Amino acid sequence: MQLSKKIVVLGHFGVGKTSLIRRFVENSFSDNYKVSIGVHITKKVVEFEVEDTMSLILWDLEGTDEIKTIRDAYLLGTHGVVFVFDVTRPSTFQSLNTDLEIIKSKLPTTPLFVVGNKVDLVVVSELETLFKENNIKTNFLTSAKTGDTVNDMFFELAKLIK
Ligand SMILES: Nc1nc2c(ncn2[C@@H]2O[C@H](COP(=O)(O)OP(=O)(O)OP(=O)(O)O)[C@@H](O)[C@H]2O)c(=O)[nH]1
Ligand SMILES: [Mg+2]
Repeated sequence: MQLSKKIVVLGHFGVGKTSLIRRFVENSFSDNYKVSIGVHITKKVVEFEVEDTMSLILWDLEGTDEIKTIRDAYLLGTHGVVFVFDVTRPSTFQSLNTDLEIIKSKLPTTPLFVVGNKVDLVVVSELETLFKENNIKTNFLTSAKTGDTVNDMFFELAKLIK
């Protein structure tokens, strides 16, 4: 039997939500920025072991700087959440803890990963200091461009949901 689980990827504008999903599903990347509108859904099967697989139904939501405005209909029946921010743009993580509280109030028991994306553009040791100072905790630091830990991130979330 194949399990099917809904993963919602959300965050502010242009943080790399679509790019992370594209890297995971197609193993490709583009520097061109095309703003997402509404929601785009794709499927990817992950394999834990032979004959032990899970279908991830990936919901790529349009960006919003106002997390509270995300439609509840998009979140219905969600098994896992990926909250993405852009490590090069403080405006996308300044309100991180408030944003996370809003998501947790909508989805109190759903596994949630906090992901800092675009690490190819920064020095990771400097980031760690910045995050400590701002009380920011991440589950993964990724780069959709290089592919750095993108697969691991989705795979770990799938394992957690399982
Ligand atoms: N250098 C670098 N650029 C990235 C990375 N991920 C995304 N980008 C670029 O950032 C821009 C926005 O990427 P998207 O994936 O469209 O971001 P998004 O979060 O889906 O944007 P919205 O849907 O409009 O909210 C594009 O120009 C991407 O090429 C990354 O890991 N590294
Ligand atoms: Mg997008």
